[in-house]
Amino acid sequence: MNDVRKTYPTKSPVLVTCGLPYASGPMHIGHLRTYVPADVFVRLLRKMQTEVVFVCGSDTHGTPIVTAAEREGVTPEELFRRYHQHYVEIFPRLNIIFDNYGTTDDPENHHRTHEIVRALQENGYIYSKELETPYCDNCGRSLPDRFVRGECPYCHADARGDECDQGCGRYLEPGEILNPRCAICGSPTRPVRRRHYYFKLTAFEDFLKEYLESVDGTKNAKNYALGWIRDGLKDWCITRDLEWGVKFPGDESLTLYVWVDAPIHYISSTEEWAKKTEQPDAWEKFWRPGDGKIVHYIGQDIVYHHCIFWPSMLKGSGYNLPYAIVASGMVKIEGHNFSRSRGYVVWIDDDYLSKGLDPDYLRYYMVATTGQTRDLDFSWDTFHDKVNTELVGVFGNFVYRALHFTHKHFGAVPEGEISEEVLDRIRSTIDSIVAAVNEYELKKVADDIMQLASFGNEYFQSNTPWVLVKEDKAACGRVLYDALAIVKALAILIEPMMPGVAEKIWEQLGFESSEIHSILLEEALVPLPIGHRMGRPVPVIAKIDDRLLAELKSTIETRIRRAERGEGTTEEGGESQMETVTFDEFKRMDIRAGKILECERVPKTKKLLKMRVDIGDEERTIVTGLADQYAPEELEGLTALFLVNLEPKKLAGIESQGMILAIEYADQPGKWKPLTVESVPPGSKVA
Ligand code: B3M
Ligand code: ZN
Repeated sequence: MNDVRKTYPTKSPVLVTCGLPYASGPMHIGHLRTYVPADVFVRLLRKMQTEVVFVCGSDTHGTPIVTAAEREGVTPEELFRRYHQHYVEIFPRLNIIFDNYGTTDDPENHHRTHEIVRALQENGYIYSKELETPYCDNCGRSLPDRFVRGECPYCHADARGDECDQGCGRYLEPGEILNPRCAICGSPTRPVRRRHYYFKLTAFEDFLKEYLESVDGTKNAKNYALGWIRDGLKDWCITRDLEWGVKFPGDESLTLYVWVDAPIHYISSTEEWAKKTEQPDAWEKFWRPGDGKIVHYIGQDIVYHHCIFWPSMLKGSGYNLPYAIVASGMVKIEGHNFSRSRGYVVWIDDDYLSKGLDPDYLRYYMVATTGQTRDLDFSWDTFHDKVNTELVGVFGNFVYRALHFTHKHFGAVPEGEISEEVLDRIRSTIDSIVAAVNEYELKKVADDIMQLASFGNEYFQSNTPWVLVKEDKAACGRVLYDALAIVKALAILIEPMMPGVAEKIWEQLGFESSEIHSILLEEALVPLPIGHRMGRPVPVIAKIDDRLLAELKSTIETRIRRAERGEGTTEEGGESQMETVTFDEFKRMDIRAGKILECERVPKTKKLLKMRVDIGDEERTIVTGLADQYAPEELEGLTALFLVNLEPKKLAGIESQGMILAIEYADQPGKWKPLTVESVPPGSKVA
């Protein structure tokens, strides 16, 4: 690319932000498409000695929160507090570390939003106008944004009130949607007239054209936005009939549209950071016109809001403009569009972290699989492949081989001098990484690192240290000296992507593990001191085992099947309460009458009884936990119901080949009665 600017490293302070997650449901893999690259980018800049502040926060307003709260039967505040806490806890577990993570409901954000809206009013960019918005007589309320569905006036796809979410992706103004109906009850709506406030977006057309031509970041962002401007802009309605949110200053009966106060949190989150660090004015070096650089990491679906609304609001109220907008492609799941309601979703806590999987593997996968602006098709098979072949097979293999061999034969860094070949290779890797950062293309960073690890493997292989160690130990030491220089470089270079893995390597190199985070890229050119004692080498990356892979895949498959049968999750997350079984599932259970031929206590247990049961065509051994309530002789001779195709299970060393059905007394929990049947021959089936 010829028009890549060389911005980084820079002497200017850089503020990096991430699109704010709606605090209406748990984190899923789609979120990581933005947060992981942003965190990696921040760490890379810091390794280039650039001053960076990294902020984000929970989006707590708007109809996404209100509809989810209604569904869960809680207040919007209760809902957002719960999920905000979830985000506060889960980001660090993914090694994503913000300098501040607030919420759009923080007092700082209400204050900053009012200040900006007032400034826009004073500067003549806000006016009021009557318009017709949909009202549902059945629900008895106005229907802003996500409370209404209908037809997109541009592409005619099914759309929601403020966005053509299934079709062309355009932002829709209130009243614009065709054939509106209530998203809650499905009734057709009736238009009502109401005075709303508008932002004069059309006044910013020329400004936007010029600004977008020069903005840095990914091409998709500026190209989409320039296209929309060519199609023509409309003034933007910035108020809604909704209780929850930031009130419109001057008319408390109206609430600001969520997309007004949400991006303003980028500013107030910076203010919160400044207060915490006890330099309360420090936020101004980014947001007041000056040389501070603002870099927004966002998903491609919110380019309109960040490239059209946001710069105009900032311009109209006298703030600094974003330096770069980096828009990531979307995530698909196993080839399908991401959809919670159809089961195409991977939850970060339930499906990944709580399975004991290392967050760094997922970080690597998110960044290394595809370019920043392309869609990423997530599958557990490609994840498994990436970890097992690249991370374990190439990277982990080289690091372990070099460290293990050196440790075994030398115990410390042997005598040597870094060869030109190795030094050049490390230098060109660093140069290439810096170039990739300037293009916001972190996949290249991952590729560069893997190539250096491959080079390390080849270097090790072709110099045969295992032969030299027997014939010429000093020569062997020189080869290992080079190999260790590559290991050290790899630890430094992989840190932004895999901070935990980098810590482990650093420790095995004989350093304090946490130091690695502040080591600069250029340190990768400095080989290890001769005689430096190393730590004990152990493999730093483990293969994903096949059993776990099968389990991960079956979780998604089950979720998709359940969704197909209409038992899935709700669109905003959270499994539905209602658990149902299909008739086919019920039919798969072989429940039949069995005659208890013999029954005895299982020695050394309190509760277990062992029974010999005639189930018609065969006899089974079945163990049950009823000994505290029934003496063996009370059960002997009875005919009861048994589930006979239950997976066999060992209890106190005895394999139980089925289960007796029993009923628990509703008024005496813990008291059970076996389900007996009279005068039915063994083997008779329940259907
Ligand atoms: N809360 C989430 C989204 O639409 C939305 C982002 C706000 S960023 C200021 O992706
Ligand atoms: Zn459309």
